[in-house]
Amino acid sequence: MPVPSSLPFTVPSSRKSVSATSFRLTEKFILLLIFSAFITFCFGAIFFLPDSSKLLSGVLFRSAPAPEPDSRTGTDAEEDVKILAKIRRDHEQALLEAKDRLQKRPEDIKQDIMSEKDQVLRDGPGRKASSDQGLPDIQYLRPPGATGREPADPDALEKRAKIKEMMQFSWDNYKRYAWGANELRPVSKQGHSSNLFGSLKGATIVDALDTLYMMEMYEEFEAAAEWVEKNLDFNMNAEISVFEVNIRFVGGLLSAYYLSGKEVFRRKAIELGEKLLPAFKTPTGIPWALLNLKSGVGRNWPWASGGSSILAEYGTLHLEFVHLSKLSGKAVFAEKVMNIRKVLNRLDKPQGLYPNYLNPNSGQWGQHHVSVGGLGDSFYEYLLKAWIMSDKSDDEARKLYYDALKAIEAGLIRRSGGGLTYIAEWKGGLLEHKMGHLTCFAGGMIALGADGAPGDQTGHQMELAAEIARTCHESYARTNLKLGPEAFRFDGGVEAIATRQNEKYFILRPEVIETYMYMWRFTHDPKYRQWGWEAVQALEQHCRVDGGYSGVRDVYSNSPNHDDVQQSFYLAETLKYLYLLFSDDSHLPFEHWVFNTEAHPLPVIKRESSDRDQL
Ligand code: DMJ
Repeated sequence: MPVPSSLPFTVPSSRKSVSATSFRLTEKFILLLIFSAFITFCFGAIFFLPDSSKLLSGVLFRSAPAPEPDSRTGTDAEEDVKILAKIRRDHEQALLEAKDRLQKRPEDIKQDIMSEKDQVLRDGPGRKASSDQGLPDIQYLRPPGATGREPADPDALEKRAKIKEMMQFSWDNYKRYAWGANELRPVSKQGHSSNLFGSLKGATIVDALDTLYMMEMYEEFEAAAEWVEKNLDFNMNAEISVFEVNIRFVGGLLSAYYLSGKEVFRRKAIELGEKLLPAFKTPTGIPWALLNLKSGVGRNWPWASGGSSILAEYGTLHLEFVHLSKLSGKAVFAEKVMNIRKVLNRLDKPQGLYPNYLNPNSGQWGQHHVSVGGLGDSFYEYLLKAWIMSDKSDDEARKLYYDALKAIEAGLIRRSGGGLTYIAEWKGGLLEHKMGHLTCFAGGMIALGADGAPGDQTGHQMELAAEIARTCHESYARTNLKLGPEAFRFDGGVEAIATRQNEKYFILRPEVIETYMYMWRFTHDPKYRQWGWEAVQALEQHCRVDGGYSGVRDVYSNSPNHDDVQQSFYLAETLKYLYLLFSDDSHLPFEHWVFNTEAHPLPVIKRESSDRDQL
């Protein structure tokens, strides 16, 4: 590129006869005119030169000839030089910014634009948006299949009706003995709260909303909605688990909104989402596990290796936060979860596996423990579901999921001597031949992802999913109560059996039934309904008590010893998945809905929908 031989820093001699004042004005005007032309020229240059801003600042400006002395006073000349220097600095800055922008990848540019848009939405023209004002008007369109037809098969119809009765019983007892509390103690007939929710209230109400709706229990749904409107409050000095509050409360509110269209749920979900944002104030943006809703101060679980955040916790925010952005018009939610993905992408994965612990300050892994059960589980689930929820447009999520599954197959999935396939855990390079009840969700996940598997893996992945379902069924079948233990082992001469006393309990968890439901949808093999029905019978026989449903302390004992807790996920997940197992596939069809890890259905964001532009 030709470099101009001289820069317009001197006054042309033909103008020297004009009076002093007008002379300076004309002079300035010409100077500015020429300088603008020069800047336009330089600006154009950055489109052609790979590193033109450096060239402009380092060569053009620094090597430009010094201004020649003119006839004006020293002060005037100094002032002009100062003005020009400032203009030059500003333009250098503008050039650098423009170049920076050009070098960014399109998705980064989109993120920047979203941040700007977000700021406008947040602060508004002359109005500070608060959580219950300033939300964009959106047209509510109920996605298909929110409620289902009655199954044509009379057997399925009858079983489905029984499951609805179980929901009614759980709900009525919660309402009678624990209304407004987080959970019910069905034996002692009183309210219960674990430390996961701090002083936040109503976990069962929010977790149950969508189950009530899809089972067409509208009166109960209305009562729950009224409680949410009048009593669900987040303005309290409460230290909560970010993960639990996200999957149960944010997820529950979002689903209730998408199913019913009631604005109160959208408003509350966004308000709570905003309350969770301070959790991301860490050097890496990897959120804290625990957050005080009032002070916005976060920390990690004291037991977590080296102050780490937990993979299954910070990795299980994506679906809800993307929907929060969609419903609020605020990009900040989606940005937070995309940043988590960026941090993970930069890290080396030991044998392609993701350790459960990550330090949010250093951005480095903690202990090298890997699990598809507790501490790891729903991270993998959300990679797959992020892809599905994006109407299969989020290719990065897709790749991350299938790569992770490949590493899991190579490193963790084993077959026992008795022919049972299981997913072991990995601790510092050594395999622990134990599988958790939590890990049993993986059968459903693998089945859900089989269709999109790369290469010709679909059939193989469906077989793998079926084998995991069978192993998990065995873990139920080999107990006295026909309910599955918290963890079961494949060593010391046993297979699919818990050997430690503290792994023998059952707390009404959903994962095995969840896998039956997915397997039924994809295969229609009647054994999955049969296995689900066995679980219903065991729940009725051993967990149903006068005041609701309770977990049991030892599934190998002959008579149940109740733990006196009706977990909120029993209503959100276990009963919902059972109901869907005996429903038609058109009820909450997978084509339109994705279940969050607490079984709250969220709509697939269709490629053609206009509001996906916000994401
Ligand atoms: C639920 O809260 C969620 O499924 C979570 O992902 C882990 N498991 C519990 C129920 O077992």
